[in-house]
Amino acid sequence: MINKITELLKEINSLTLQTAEELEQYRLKYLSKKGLISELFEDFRNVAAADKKDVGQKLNQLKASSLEKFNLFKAHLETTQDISTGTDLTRPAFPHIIGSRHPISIVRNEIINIFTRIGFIVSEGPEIEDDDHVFTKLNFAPEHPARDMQDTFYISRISAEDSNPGDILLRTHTSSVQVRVMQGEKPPIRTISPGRVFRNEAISARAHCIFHQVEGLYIDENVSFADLKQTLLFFAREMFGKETEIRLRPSYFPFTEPSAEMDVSCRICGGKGCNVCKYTGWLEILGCGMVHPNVLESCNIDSQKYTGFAFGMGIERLAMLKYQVNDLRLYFENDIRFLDQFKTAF
Ligand code: 2NM
Repeated sequence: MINKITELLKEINSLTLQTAEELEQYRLKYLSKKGLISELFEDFRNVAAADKKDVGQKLNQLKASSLEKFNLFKAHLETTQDISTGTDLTRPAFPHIIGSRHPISIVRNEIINIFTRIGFIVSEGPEIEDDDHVFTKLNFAPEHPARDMQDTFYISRISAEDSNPGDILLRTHTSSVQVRVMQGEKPPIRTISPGRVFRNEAISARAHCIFHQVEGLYIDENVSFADLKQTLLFFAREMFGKETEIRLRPSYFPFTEPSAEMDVSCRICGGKGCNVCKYTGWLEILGCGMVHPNVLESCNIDSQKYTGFAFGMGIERLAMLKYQVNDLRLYFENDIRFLDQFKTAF
């Protein structure tokens, strides 16, 4: 009996346990009700009275040390892995892979943010529009070239050969939203309209048939060109940095008079000249002007009492300048390698 006990003790001590499964087998073999140690306790009844003390001590020792081994390894398993799933709970978690905002959204949000801080309210309208809101009420002459099918996507045509397109079309600018605002609200009006616009153009590195605009409109009594200039200077410095300078060049739009195009000093070279600004020191970023009295009148606003300024900019163009992207098509391809680069912005 003593020999059996010492043999078993040796066996148990030399065992190495590695998995939860091995631990369970160990328990069944040695510690369970039908295990080897219980068997020895059964045999203990037959031990001679004289040997009982000695054998009993050894037997208790065997039971204690095999139990200790069991408990030690069980505790070890519990701290290093979840026994039921085999998962290592001490392993660092997998990182969450999060997406990034699209650069067009980032720049649009930035523009909206700047103008809402000075009292402009965002307004939106339909992408499918009619001739009245996109051209006629904005002082486009009946034969204006922008109305041509070469430039505008018409929807309600009777057939491809029909040379008289209907008046349902995809908006070519978001000024149509501002027509709706002017028709529905009384001055003072301060609004910006971000949105998608559509023009029938061949796709290239610099042009796309779908792009994004933000247009702004401010109408009240005594709104002057000086207000336009200060508002846009504020915008330029918020957008491109406080050292930024602006310059206005005379231009023409049907819906404004006078009209201008605005340049900002090139932020790459600080105005000294580089290949981004084509060695001029200036970058064109938007068009603007005083709202034409005909536009105010067609939207039922008294042009004797009220004046206003308006401006419009292409978001793709601003984003190209900001991120030095040289091909517009990258904004529409949704290539993860391109989009991943905007992870840090929002
Ligand atoms: C531009 C340039 C100049 C403009 C005009 C209007 C409205 F609705 F008030 F007539 N909205 N936006 C405007 C003026 C847009 O984009 C280059």
